[in-house]
Amino acid sequence: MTANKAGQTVKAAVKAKDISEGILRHLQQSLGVEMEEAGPAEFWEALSLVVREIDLQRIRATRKKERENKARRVYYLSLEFLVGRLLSNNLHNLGIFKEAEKALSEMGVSLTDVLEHEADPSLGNGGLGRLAACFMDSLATLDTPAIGYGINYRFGLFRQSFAGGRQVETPDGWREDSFPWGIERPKRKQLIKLYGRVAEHAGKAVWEDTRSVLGMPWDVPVTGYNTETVNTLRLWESRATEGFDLNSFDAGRYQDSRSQEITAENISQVLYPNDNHPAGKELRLIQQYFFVACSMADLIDRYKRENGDGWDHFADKVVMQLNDTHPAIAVAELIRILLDEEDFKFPDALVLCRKVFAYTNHTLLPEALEKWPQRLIARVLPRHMQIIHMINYHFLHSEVDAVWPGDDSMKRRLSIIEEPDRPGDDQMVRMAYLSVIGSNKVNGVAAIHSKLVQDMLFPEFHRIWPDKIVNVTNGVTPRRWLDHCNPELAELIDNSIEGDWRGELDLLSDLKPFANDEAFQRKFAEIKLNNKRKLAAIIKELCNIEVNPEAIFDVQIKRLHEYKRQQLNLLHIMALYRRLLENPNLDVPPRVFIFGAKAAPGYLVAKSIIHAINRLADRINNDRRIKDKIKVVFIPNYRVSLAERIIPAADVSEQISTAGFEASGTGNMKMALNGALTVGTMDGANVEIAEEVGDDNIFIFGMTVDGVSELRSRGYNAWDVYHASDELKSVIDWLGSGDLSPEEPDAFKPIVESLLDRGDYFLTLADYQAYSDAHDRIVQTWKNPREWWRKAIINTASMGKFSSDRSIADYNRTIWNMK
Ligand code: 26Q
Repeated sequence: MTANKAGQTVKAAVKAKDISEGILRHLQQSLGVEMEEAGPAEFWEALSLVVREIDLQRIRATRKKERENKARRVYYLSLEFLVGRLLSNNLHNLGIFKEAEKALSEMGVSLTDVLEHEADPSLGNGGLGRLAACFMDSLATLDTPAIGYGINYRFGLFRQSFAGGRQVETPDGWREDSFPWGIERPKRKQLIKLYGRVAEHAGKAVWEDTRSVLGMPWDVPVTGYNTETVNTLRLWESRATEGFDLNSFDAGRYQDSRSQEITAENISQVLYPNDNHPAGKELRLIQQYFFVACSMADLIDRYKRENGDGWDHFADKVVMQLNDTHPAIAVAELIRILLDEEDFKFPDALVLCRKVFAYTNHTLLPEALEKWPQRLIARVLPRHMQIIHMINYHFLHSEVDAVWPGDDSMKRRLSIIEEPDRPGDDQMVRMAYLSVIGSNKVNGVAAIHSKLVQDMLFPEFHRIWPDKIVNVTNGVTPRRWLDHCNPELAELIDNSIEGDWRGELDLLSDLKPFANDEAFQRKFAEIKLNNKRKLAAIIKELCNIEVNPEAIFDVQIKRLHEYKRQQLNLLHIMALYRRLLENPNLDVPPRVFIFGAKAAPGYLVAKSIIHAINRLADRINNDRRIKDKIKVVFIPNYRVSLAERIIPAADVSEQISTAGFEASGTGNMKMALNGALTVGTMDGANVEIAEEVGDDNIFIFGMTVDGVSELRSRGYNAWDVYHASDELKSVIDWLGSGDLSPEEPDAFKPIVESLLDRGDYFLTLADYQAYSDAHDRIVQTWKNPREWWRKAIINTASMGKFSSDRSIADYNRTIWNMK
């Protein structure tokens, strides 16, 4: 467990005694308190500072090694890195968790208590941001030279609470209590430009009359597991520069609805809370360009420090991965630098650009594809707009024309610039097209998704470049999502199989022979029950609801979105409740339905679904007639640190998106890894999970991608389904009746309208019966514990493929060409 591939020990040579000395030193000298006065928060900070010293020393060693090896480096550009708490993760990866526990306990302090005092950095919305964090962990673990670039938001994703069951958002100033992991690097600050105009001087374009903003980098060390490599996550913070402050610039004109003017400091103030739905705000575009321009200048500086001024080796040393289209402006920024500052000619600039960019697509939702008004880009980034036109001209007239000669309608279809439907409306810049055209490789995030990216999203691009679009199935880090969050299961695995499963997750398949072993099943079930007891205590504390740890814990945790279909779960629970009222002696095991989800503040239907689930929960949880057969819990403020408590306690994992809409999902992997059984559609990574665990060990239901498109072409009528099912009709009528919200009878009308009047775009009703049947199968299986636990163990044993180490190895091989 402590030896790397070469057999050397890479555990930090740090003993409990060194740690306690370090803690004492930092308590007194960094925090200015005596040990006797220190509470858990101070111990947390002091221990973090001790760990940071080890990290920093290893960062320097890592950089030295990289300079010697002269390897290619990955720059992962992402507007979101949902890293989660870092102390425990660092202790695990450095292999000093036990020593730290010992050091603290000798000082009379519990490490578990101390760890709870860390704020959870909320620098992301959901899947895409958390994926970036898992990838950073695996990049370091695989010793891949890498830097993550993002924004150090002052306010991360909002905090969620409920008032009368409705979502209420408040700002999350997560750094307010110190954040020892971020280290300011003034030496590496950057000055970037915005606005202005483009003039021509002696045949060269000059971007002038600009406003400047200063970018200050904060470095967060990223430790790898069982390696000495420590990489860097570099997060930019915006600052005003003297004399060039955006403040002085006609600020009044740039107010959005919340009267948020655009000032230099404002740029890194707040993470946009939209998930799978772009906001289209000027400040968001500026955020994108700000972090891209700072990162590009930073990596070019580094390249020149390490390789001299020439560009000959740039593509051998640099690869930039675009995490969705959010950093797509980087394509234009690199070409701008090459043309305007480095004397490149356009064709050579484009050739170089296409060697160093790769783009990951995370969504097929049409409304989620980023488009910016051409006029907005022309005003904020006038030179970049010119360059986008140059790229587009070259693409349409030499590359599209070569395949479809003289075909103007094809040129219109594939143009980066979308012409408006109605004359007079804005032309829009399609950021996905810019990303595809500027990149060497494009990837989807699960096999079925990548196929749809090839065939449905970018079919013409796939014709032009048949090798460009590839698949890399997502993964999750087993360090955080098994070892750290489920220590008892980790120990059981340690005692059962040989080898370093934390670093080679495929080894979990050696658990398969235990799946039917009664003693092993008993231990596995006991661990799950323990995790459920702990979650029950958290639910009592946060929601004041008592739940039975022996009940089935049925979990749906993810952003709230109609395509993820929390409303399908809701309708089914309403039906179950009615069935129980009609027949209180129904022979069903007790079930707890657990939700965690934030809705984008402007997404009304999503907010209405949260409200409805909370109101239903109130009704059901207080109805003595059903004898605690069902409980419904909506845990507020779902985030990484709560996921770490909920996932190890899940029996059933709800992955019920409309087929074709969930690109991958990663919570599905985390819950299966911790022994939950999935109820899911053939969508995203569920397809590959089913393949790995086998059809007997997963509850697949509902329409497939092909079924969905057949149904749509036949013509789908939600009303027909409604009228054909008494049960469905009765629960939808109930939802619309106002009974659950008497003070505001129309509160749930948006849901009913979406399901009926607006045609049920996500086919919730069409899949209802199949979903209900799948739940009946779950209940039948639960009644046979030997069978249930055999399936659960096979799930854990079959998740080897879904380690983010495997994902990164795939990127290294198929996209980044790393040695
Ligand atoms: C874009 C422009 C302006 C404002 C916000 C946004 C924005 C922000 C976040 C658009 C999309 C997102 C997030 C998308 C996301 O999380 N996608 C998920 O990515 C996961 C990792 O690949 C997949 O597992 C999920 O299936 C996918 O939904």
